[in-house]
Amino acid sequence: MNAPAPDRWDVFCRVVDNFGDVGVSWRLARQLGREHGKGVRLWLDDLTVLRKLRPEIDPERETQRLEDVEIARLRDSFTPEDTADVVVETFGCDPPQSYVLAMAERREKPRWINLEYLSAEEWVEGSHALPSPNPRLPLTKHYFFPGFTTRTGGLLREHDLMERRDEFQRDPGVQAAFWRSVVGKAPPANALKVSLFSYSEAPLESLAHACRQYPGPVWLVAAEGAATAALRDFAHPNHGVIRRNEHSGGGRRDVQVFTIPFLAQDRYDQLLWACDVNFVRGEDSFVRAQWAGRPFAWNVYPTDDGAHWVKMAAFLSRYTASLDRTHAGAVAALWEAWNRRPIDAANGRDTPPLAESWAAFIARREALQAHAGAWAEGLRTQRDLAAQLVDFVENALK
Ligand code: TRH
Repeated sequence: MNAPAPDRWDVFCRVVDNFGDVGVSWRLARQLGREHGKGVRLWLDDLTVLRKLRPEIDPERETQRLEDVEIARLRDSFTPEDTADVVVETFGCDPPQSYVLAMAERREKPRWINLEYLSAEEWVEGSHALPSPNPRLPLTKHYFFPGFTTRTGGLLREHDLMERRDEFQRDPGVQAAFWRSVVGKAPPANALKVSLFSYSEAPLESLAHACRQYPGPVWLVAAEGAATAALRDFAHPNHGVIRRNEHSGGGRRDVQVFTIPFLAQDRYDQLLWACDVNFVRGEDSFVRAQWAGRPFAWNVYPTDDGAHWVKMAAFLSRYTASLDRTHAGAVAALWEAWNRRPIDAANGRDTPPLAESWAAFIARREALQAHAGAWAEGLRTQRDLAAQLVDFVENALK
């Protein structure tokens, strides 16, 4: 007997800014194909962003296949035959109007999901899986919220992620080879390795200075972009810092800054696994840092209404709930200092200086390391987002 044809899923993504929209959509699309046998098309308005994450992508092509996913440039015109059985729009990006009209024309209407942004706030549980009937068409969209509790849609996690992470973290030879391929050499055994991926207003230079107080060598490994510019001065030889295999003329050599090119997405995971502390941002790297099981600091996507402080507080209260109070305070203080922007100072928001909070954080590294590992173990008891989404579509929305 022939296996039944896989049902067809269309995932829509429009780039609002940066990499997270595509990062999440690609990750989900790949997992739906690979792990759930779905026939997935990823509709993207800007293929150049996916090419950063997956260099195999040719942004000039209208359609192409990568792993188990068909990737197509978003277009305007669609017929009912073009539509899939399940439609996932990411972050409320709205499929094109003609696609929506074509969905409404089908006898059996596609199941339609809006995959929302991640937040640890409590209201998410009440909004997850809610229907939103279309006011004009016979279609209903359902909200699907990622999250940290069993009453949310969970987090993206490939089925073998933790095993791959553990193998990598157990094997010093593999890690040394990774470092050689990224910065040209392996770190000294006692080096503190820190990855940096942040928005432009994060106090990168203050962090680099604060690292000079660390009693051993420090490697700051910065993703190209915001960090490249911010650390340019710090990397100058007069600061006694070595940058990407350049040697300083004098001064202390115990903080080295490496500005590295943007890594392919799966290699970026390895960077997070290889570092002792990770500075991450947005949504997807924030989740990956948690799976890495290492202490981390989150640069929350900033908005001028200050909503990011609420998001940060909501996550911190979950993340630090089981931590000793002084350790929890150290995490919160570092994150506050890391997220503080000039506009916060103007608004009278008081934050401890970064140098102090970094010193307090790093002095607790062992405890924070144990906690990060336990947090990841706790999260993995939840079903992953792709599995929950398939279950929801196939069982709740039949
Ligand atoms: O890039 P981000 O800031 O993305 C987003 C968008 O700004 C979005 O509009 C916003 O709503 C959302 O954040 C909250 O941060 P994020 O989400 O961490 O995405 C970065 C992606 O880039 C992630 O998939 C990891 C990947 N990445 C690499 O593949 N290689 C790299 O070297 C680095 C630094 C990141």
